[in-house]
Amino acid sequence: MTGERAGNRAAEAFAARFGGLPEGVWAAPGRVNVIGEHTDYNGGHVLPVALPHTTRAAVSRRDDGRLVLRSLQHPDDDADVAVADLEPGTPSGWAGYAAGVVHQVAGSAPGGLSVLVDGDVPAGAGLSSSAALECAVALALRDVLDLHLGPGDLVDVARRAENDFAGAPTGILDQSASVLCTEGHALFLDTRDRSSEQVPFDLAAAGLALLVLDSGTTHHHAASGYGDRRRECEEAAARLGVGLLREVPDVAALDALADGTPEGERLHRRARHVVTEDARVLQVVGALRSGADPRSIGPLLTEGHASLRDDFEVSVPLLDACVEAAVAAGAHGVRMVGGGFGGSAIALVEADAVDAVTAAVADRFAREGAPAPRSFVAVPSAGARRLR
Ligand code: GAF
Repeated sequence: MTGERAGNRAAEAFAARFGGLPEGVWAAPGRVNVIGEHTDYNGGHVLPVALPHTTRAAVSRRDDGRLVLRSLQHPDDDADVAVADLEPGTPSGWAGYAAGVVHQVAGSAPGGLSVLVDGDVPAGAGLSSSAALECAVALALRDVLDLHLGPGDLVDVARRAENDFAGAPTGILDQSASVLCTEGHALFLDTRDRSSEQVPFDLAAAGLALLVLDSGTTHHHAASGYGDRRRECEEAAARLGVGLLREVPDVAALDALADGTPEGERLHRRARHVVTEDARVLQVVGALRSGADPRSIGPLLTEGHASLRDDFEVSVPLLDACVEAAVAAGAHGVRMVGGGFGGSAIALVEADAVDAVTAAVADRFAREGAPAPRSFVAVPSAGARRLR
């Protein structure tokens, strides 16, 4: 759907629900991360691209002090709450991500807000649908409430909604991707000092495609598993005497963790993932910057998957099967993306091999008793923007 059509659709749905057109419509994309998983909360590097899939927020101010939230994707789940009564966890569910953004600027929105949400970022697929919603609402509030928020502030407002209101202890990867990515580029972001660079990422020009394969699985312990990994990284950093695992110079410096106890061994593996993954981001960026054939980054992606599977233990058997099948079908590199415990994988493939790789993965999934993956080619797209 074009931005214009998406903006009109949200505006018309807003008018049908609230009467009258919204003050505007804003959109923010989901993401896939090319490389750099579970590095963000360790102060490391990430390299996401924005998806063409977006979440749209049509927004107007009100004068009755209420925040009324409606989603076309959750038509039976409107939220209607006094702005003054917003508190972490209330409302919950999809509306919590939007409400968490409003909560932070509640003092600037005493009259309340009407918000109509529409979108096509697949939910529960590890493609950052929640960050897309947060960022679309943050951008909308900047404009309708005339808030002085730069791009970094928008990222922070959106991330705090996720961390403090929705209660998910994430880093800044997803919100940074949604706000800062640009068309045709991957965003090379240093999550410690927040410096960033737009790295040209035109796979089509090289005859390649970045295929997204959604395994359709989300494990019930995804949230607790993520929190566990974060705590393990903090514990490993504390035992090594550094503030963040980013400060560890190389894997040899992790030897002190492996003290022969099961916990020490586990922390060693967790930290080894973070340190090697950060190095992989730098290698991938180095290759892309130097104009090397993008096929050359493929093995680094597959190594990243092995590290997430074996050292960080956030993959699931169906994602491992996806990686195996796609590699066997000729993909240059394949890895799970996002927090893990289900969700999607990306495969770097020849453009003319998209169908063959997709079919090979579907075939493997059938043998595993799973439905065919939902799939699409990710074209690096624009970050959050106003549609109308
Ligand atoms: C999730 C989190 F939201 C991100 O902050 C990041 O940690 C990612 O998992 C793993 O790289 O998407």
